[in-house]
Amino acid sequence: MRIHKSGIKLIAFLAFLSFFGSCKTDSKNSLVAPMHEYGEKLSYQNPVVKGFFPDPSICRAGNDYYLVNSSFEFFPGVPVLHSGDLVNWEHIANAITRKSQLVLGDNRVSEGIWAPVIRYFGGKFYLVITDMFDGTNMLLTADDPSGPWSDPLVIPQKNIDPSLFMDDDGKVYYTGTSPWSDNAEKGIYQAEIDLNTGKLLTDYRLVWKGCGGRYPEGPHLYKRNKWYYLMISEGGTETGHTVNIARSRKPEGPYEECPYNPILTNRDQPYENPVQNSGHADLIQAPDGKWWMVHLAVRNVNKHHHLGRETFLLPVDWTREGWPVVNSNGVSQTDIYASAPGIQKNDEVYGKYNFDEKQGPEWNYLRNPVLSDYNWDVEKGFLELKASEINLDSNSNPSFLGIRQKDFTIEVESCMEFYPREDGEEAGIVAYMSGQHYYSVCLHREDSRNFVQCIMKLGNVKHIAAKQEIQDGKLFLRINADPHNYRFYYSPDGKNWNLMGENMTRFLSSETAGTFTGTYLGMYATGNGRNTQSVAKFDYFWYKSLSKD
Ligand code: 6LW
Repeated sequence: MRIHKSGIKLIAFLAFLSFFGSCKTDSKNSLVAPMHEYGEKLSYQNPVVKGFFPDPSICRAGNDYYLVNSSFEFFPGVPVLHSGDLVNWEHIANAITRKSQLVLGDNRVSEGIWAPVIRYFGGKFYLVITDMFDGTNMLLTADDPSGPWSDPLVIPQKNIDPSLFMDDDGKVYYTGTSPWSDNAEKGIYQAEIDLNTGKLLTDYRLVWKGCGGRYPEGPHLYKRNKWYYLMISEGGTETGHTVNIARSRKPEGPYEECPYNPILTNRDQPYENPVQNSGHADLIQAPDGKWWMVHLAVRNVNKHHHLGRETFLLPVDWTREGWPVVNSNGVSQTDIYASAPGIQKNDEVYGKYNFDEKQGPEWNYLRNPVLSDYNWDVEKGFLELKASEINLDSNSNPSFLGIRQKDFTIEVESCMEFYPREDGEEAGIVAYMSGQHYYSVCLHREDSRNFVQCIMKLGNVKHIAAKQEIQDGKLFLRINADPHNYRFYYSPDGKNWNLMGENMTRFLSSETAGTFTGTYLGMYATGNGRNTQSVAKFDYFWYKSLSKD
């Protein structure tokens, strides 16, 4: 839904600001030098990366852009995406691919990796990440962003949201949030860092307290026209989320606040605008000189979002006095009317997995997987999952493999063969937000008989919505969703489908589940407390987006 008229001109926006004076505007700044042209024609749509891709960070190497996102308890961690034009992105790799890089252990839901930052300095790629388990920050490097990424160097400073900036004189600044201790003053801190060792070369000192919102975080430092800009988020990652900016002639400050802060927020947008929670942003300049912002936002369905925080792209102009103006009015939206940096393709995002090709980077396990429990057999075209003792409810590493749900209206289908031996053994497909919030349709053994079941896990309630005894053989399973509901089906022959249950998407939302992550669609197998030798064999997993929402 379009909330505000397309192509509101920069000048109109700044005139509006001056008139109402709600942001401390300055009449000199109403003169602007826009590089982006805003018209009536829809040029691309957000999110440019759909599904659970929060806290975007971007860098450019020549004409190639690279993007990374938080991955929390999912493994491999830190998705790396590539684009040649900012609007079409391909998930090319993950930076954390080995347990030697990071032990995710029994990290709780939404712990693990927070807010990675990618930078390209002098032919090399740098990544800083936080392990939220204990606030440890790490530095990784790669010659090629598709990997391999190095083992991490530990940065001896605990905080979240570290970022890197290299100045023209080669000095590198590490900027982050308050030190990880109870009595540290809240704000944005900074130190010089040695990229070869990860050691800080100066004290980690407070440089800006922000504009007074809660949680000043997600800082990035940039340089433009001899100004150092410090851009941060405030207000928390929910509806109060904002992006604010300040500038100084020196990296260490003192910082002067932008008179137009917040430069981005959807906090005053009516709920009819599905795009909410805009914040946590990074800036990039294209080779043609134009600036762009990537940021996170959600697409709400009745005030809830279940696809995770997604990556949006917005045009950025600068006033003559050197302040950024985002998307002409500081508000994010799905439909963008500024001339696009490329033609957005509308391809199906995921497709038919027959397991006869190599496992792609889009597949995620939970925490550090027991890889011997998985067999992705390209020769035979099967995925086999061993039913280990750990089940989906635990904060550990069940046999689970899934992909992000990227669209609201989807269907996934699989065909499984599973011959359990003991009571409690179970395997099937699942819409998974967390161990407390998932819906599955599965084969479950009980009283030495096999049943197909639809399980709804809602907090401490584990509800069996339907249960039907079945015979040995192939079992076809399907999940179908629209923005409001999931539906679960089984079929003995892949032709005649039986509805087993239906429930709302909102019970898998971050608002309900209390997560920073998004819904996955996947396959799983478990002995529910018993370590079994039973293996569930999946013949295919088909993901279909039924409409481009
Ligand atoms: C991240 C913080 C945030 O570290 O959410 O939206 C946190 N912003 O900056 C986790 O994703």
